[in-house]
Amino acid sequence: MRRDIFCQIVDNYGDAGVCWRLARSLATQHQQNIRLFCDDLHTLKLLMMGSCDISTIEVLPWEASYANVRHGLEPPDVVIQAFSCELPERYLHHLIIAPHKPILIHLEYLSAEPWVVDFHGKPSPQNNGLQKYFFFPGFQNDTGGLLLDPIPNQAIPCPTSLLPIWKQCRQGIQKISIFSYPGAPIKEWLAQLNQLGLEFDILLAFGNAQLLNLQNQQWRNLQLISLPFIPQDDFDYLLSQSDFNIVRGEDSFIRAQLAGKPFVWNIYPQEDGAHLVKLNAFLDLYLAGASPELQAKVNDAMAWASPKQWWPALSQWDALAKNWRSQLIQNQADGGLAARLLRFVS
Ligand code: TRH
Repeated sequence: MRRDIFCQIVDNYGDAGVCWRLARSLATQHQQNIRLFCDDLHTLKLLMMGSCDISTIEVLPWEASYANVRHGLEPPDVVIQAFSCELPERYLHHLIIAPHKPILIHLEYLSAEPWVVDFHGKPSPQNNGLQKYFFFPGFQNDTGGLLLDPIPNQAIPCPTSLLPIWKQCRQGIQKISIFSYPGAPIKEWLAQLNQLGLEFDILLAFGNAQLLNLQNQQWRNLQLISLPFIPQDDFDYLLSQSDFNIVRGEDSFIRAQLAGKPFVWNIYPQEDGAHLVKLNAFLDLYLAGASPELQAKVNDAMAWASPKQWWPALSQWDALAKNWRSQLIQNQADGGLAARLLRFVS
């Protein structure tokens, strides 16, 4: 089937990250023909760097969606509006007057909150004759599932973009990757980590050293290494090879879980504190099987408590993380979000 995905980049990289991962999953795992329209091709192309050219994905600028209108091309079977972005007016008009009408999918942000189950798959009534449905990603079975492709393969070699970084890392020294928002208390966190009496290689994602004002920072036990922007697959590799990850947003949050390592989730901050509700909803699932002591330690870590308070519980946390990874892969064994999307539409 033919599917158009519309990706409007609000800010950061996650809109592009999720749309590119979804497009690749639909094209390579499910042989779908994809046109990915994006309003910021520069950011999207950064993530796509190096990924093998996928013949069944056309990556197009936002305005290219009007061109098809002029040529009167048949509309696609499905139109996916990522993160509730609005469709270009002329493109939408073309859909409304076309004899064969596509299904519209409103792809929402990921949340572990229980109410997602009640909204997933529900119609979103339109006054233009088109059928539109809410599609909510989620951890629970009766949601849209998670985008897990590609499942990390531990055996893949170090990608080219990370070779110079890996050369700077020290044999036998634990690696911590950091990809956070400007407001996260990383400087204090690292100063406390430095007090642990252990040595670490700290891998700062593109721009984070500047964002977090760490350029001239020195700590005796920490080697800070700044990374360039690296392709999405290589970023997945970075998370899977690090011993601990600080991630943010939505896509790297899932990849950190798939890495099977302990992590801190610097969730996308929302003014009314809604992000804390989302964080706790996730921790309810993530910590369901953990001892009360470990639950307390992980909750502290997620609230930026000093590593002194919870680092001693790291091996238990590591076991929990590996168990969670297996659970994720198991309950998404139906193919996860892309497969559930296909089944939902059919
Ligand atoms: O960049 P983000 O903060 O994106 C966020 C979230 O998607 C959030 O839900 C949304 O509301 C907000 O944008 C508008 O974090 P996220 O989701 O982890 O997306 C980052 C993507 O960028 C992810 O796919 C990894 C990728 N990436 C690379 O490919 N290479 C890199 O060097 C870096 C730093 C990131």
